[in-house]
Amino acid sequence: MDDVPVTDSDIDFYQENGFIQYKGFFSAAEMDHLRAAIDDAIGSHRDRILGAEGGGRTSDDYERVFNQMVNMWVDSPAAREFAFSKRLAETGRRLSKARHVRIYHDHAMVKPAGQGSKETNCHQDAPYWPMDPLGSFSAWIAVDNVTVDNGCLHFVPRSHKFGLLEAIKLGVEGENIADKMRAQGHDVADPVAIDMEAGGVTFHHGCNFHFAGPNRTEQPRRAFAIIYIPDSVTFTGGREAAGAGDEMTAGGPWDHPVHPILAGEA
Ligand SMILES: O=C(O)CCC(=O)C(=O)O
Repeated sequence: MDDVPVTDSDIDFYQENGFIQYKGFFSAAEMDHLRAAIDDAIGSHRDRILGAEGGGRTSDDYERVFNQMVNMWVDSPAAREFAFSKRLAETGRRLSKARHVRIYHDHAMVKPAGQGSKETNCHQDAPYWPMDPLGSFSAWIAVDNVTVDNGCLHFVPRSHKFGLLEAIKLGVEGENIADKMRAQGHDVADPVAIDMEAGGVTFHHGCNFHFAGPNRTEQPRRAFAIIYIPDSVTFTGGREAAGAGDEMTAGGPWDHPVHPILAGEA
């Protein structure tokens, strides 16, 4: 595929630091399209928003962190164009050095505007995923321009090298994996803020420490992320966010119609 931006030094950077940024991966027109799809989905499927009252809410503060909708691709053709983007999946496949990658799930993350907006605590993603070994990763698409003021992501370089740590409670103020590791005497690098215009994309390893500040602007901050599973990673059983857990075997591959291969060889 010709239009995949990955160079050898990008692969080295991602492997060393656990994240990478690509500015202008998608065009402004593509982001207009995705933004409208997210607004439509959030408006018409309120029951599926994880942060909303009665919809998987984890604490009173959770919906001030973000409103999250998982697997939008299932009922939004526009979201599916991005969730199943071959170019995006192939970029991630090369960075992660996988033979192929499957989709785990997509998720829209809308960080609400205003005074009550809260930080997304510094965390790793992998503790929430029923997967082994490590290696799964996310692509995070800036659907709006993102800055420190409206809750852009911050990544801690090389933190994925700490491996799998505890799950941080995202709705509980002050929970922070970087602080916990520093308190135990570990040398944790300073976070890097990733501001970028709409259409920019970051990739981050499931063990990378990352967070997003509160949204102090008057507009919501919309992002759309896709989690990818490399071929080497098995399903460990238990909770599976896309709902296919009962139809897969613990210890086996992620071989299921809701987790198709998006890039690479079967
Ligand atoms: O979008 C956010 O505010 C947080 C995103 C995040 O933590 C993730 O995609 O893993």
